[in-house]
Amino acid sequence: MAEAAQSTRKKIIFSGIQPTGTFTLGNYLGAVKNWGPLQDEYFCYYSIVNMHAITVRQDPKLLRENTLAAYALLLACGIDPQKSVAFIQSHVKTHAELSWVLSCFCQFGELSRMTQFKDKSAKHPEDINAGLFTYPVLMAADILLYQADLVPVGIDQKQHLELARNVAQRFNSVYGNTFTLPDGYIPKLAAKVMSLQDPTKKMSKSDENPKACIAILDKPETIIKKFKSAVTDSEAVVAYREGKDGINNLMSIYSAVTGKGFEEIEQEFVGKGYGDFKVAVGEAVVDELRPVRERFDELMKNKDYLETCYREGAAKAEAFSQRTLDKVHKKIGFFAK
Ligand code: ATP
Ligand code: LTN
Repeated sequence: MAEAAQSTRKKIIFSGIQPTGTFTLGNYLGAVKNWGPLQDEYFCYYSIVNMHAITVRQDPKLLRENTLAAYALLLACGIDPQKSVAFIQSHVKTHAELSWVLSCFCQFGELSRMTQFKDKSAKHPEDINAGLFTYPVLMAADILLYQADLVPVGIDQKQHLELARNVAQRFNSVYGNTFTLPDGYIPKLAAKVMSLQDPTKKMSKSDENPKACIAILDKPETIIKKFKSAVTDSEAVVAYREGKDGINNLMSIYSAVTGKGFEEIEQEFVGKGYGDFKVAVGEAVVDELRPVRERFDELMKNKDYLETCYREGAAKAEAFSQRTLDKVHKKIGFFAK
């Protein structure tokens, strides 16, 4: 009976995004846009991971504002708080608690190999704090607390996901089956949107050059302007090919928002210059993001509604995750007071 229930249970999804600024087109296409359509088929948990955000120094007032705005953006991007559990990570104390336990099952060597840790410590040499080092352990706790089967993320998170899976496997092999082993759910298109100014680099919220990155709340004219000044090549042929990083990036973006395949796009722009292509990409992105911006503006006028949603989300997340934590505590030899 239990087995039958297990095999028919809806699969569980977990994902998170940091409130380190307005989401970029990369965050949107690589991750958040794909979260909404999963809500009917899966049981979804989506979190604004503010505990991860403080691994880099944050201004408290700005972090507070960004966290609420990120929560509103999540809903504006199609997450329905009636269908999914949408919550703010620091409201649910089980994350920090499981993270400590898991850190005792994670090796110094494997954390040292994480490329995000290496990149971020090179970027912030003045503050290579322990939280930055153990960031992937907290991420593993996020995922494993909810027994997630699938984790929809951009490709840059693949290494962290593998670590979460390894830690789960290690724990299970010592204490018996405790955690579901999570798999990544990485989109085929736009899994890594590149910077518009240096298409060999990932588009990132924290890029110093504002022209490099499209924020999903950018005004239409700003979006068009940024695409017009995107770095490409001198060949003037719209084609997806090795060595054409800038054009490949624009084609991936265009394809992700219009649903057109690469061949169709190449046909559409035969004999036309990059100027026309860049404007077409810009306009398609503007159309895609317009409803997100409108919903966001509406939601930000209704702070009471947002508060109700994140409170309810936290209560549901806490109830489920506490069950996993209790199980873990029991297995490792902690007992209740
Ligand atoms: P920061 O610049 O502050 O490190 P970030 O822009 O990398 O932040 P995160 O909050 O770390 O954003 O990531 C949220 C989600 O967005 C993750 O699933 C990540 O894989 C995805 N993502 C981030 N950047 C890109 C990108 N350029 N292309 C595709 N997906 C991305
Ligand atoms: N590290 C992720 C954010 C994140 C996350 C998670 C993603 C924190 N916890 C759990 C998926 C599942 C990032 O995008 N940088």
